[in-house]
Amino acid sequence: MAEPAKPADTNRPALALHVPEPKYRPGDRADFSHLDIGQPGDQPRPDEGVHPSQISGLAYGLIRVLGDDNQVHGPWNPRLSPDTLRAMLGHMAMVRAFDERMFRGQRQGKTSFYMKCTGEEATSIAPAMALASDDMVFPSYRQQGILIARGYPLLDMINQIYSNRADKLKGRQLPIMYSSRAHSFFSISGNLATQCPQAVGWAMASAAKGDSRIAACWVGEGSTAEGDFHSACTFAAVYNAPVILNVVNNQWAISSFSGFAGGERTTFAARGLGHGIAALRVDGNDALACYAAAEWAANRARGNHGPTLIEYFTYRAEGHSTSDDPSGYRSAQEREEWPLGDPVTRLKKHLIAIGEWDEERHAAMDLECAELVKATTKEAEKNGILGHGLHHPFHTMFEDVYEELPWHLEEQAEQAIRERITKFGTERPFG
Ligand SMILES: Cc1ncc(C[n+]2csc(CCOP(=O)(O)OP(=O)(O)O)c2C)c(N)n1
Ligand SMILES: [Mg+2]
Repeated sequence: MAEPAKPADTNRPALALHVPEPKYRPGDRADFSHLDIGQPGDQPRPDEGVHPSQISGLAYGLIRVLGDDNQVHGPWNPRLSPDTLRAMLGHMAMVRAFDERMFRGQRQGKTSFYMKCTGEEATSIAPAMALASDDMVFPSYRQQGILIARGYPLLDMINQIYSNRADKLKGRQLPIMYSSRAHSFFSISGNLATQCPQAVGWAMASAAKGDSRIAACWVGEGSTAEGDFHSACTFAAVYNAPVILNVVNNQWAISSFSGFAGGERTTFAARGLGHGIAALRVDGNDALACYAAAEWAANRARGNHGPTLIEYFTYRAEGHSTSDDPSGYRSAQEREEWPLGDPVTRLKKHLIAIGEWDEERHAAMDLECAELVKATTKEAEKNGILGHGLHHPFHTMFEDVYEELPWHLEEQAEQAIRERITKFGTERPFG
């Protein structure tokens, strides 16, 4: 006879759930002194072929290069030339100028939507510069820095944001969800984390074909709670895919703080360790550390040593998007108190400290960026803005899926156009 089941103990303590709560809410004094950010130069830089289990410490520490003294420190210094550093600073300044103008454009009703990446510029620009220009990137919506670094025309970006008649994506994507095959920039998807398995799959295909190009995706820390992120890690680890999984931990997922994605329990980099993926945790406001980590991961992938998960520890300085108002859920003081500073200021101060830059040149560069964005905006406006009706012809929404439009879609298109004419007196009622 089987043993009887254990009798119920009626004297057990009640179970309790933990519901995460951010440390600071509107009006609170923010204090980040509890964060262990280590010292610049204090993390070792192992060989790129190292086994992930040998470097688990790098998933919990913070790789930093730029110190408060504005000098470089330690083995992760990527030893970039002053010209490369100035180019990096220039891309970051351009992204900031672009974000400012597009944000204002949304407020002026020229587009329906925009997303800034203020404070996170280094997390896309530095890795983009560390990768080869034909490595395939699978970004999320906050990596406009990659396109700027790869020389994608600003005019094309603005046309897309305005969904106008020159929009290369024909108004089919939400503003800012760019796509450019020529720049190896995969179409952005609003369905969070889908880019992760896509990047891993692309990397696997590249390896299966004996190609030499690697893939990289970017995903927000909040989005790592999606199953897709974990499936991507499994496939990447199992097949040793030549891929870099970049997790941008900007502390917030709209109004949810990182604790809701598991950030109170462990680091996001540590997610890699459980899968047997090499993991690095990096000061995301230190452009040199971001570059060095991405370069290490790219070398690792290219040498067939496998995937790398990089957590960029940073802070979303502005609202989630033009539809968001962060003053309703977080302390406005967080931005000033953020212990890792501003990525643009830090790189600028470093260049000045080594005698390769000065305040006058910096002010002139900022002005030049602002003027160029302004002039390009005017150029793009000739192709139409939101509500001007200068968009792609209505019929194009039925095109580009089938080589030849099937009869039933042609019928639907004709019917839709007839209905618009009946309703508005014209196929193009708004212009
Ligand atoms: C599958 C899915 N769930 C929810 C959303 C709605 N949504 C859009 S952005 C966002 C927050 C994402 O935060 P995070 O991943 O941290 O990226 P961040 O915006 O901070 O860059 C959410 C929940 C979505 N687009 N797709
Ligand atoms: Mg986030």
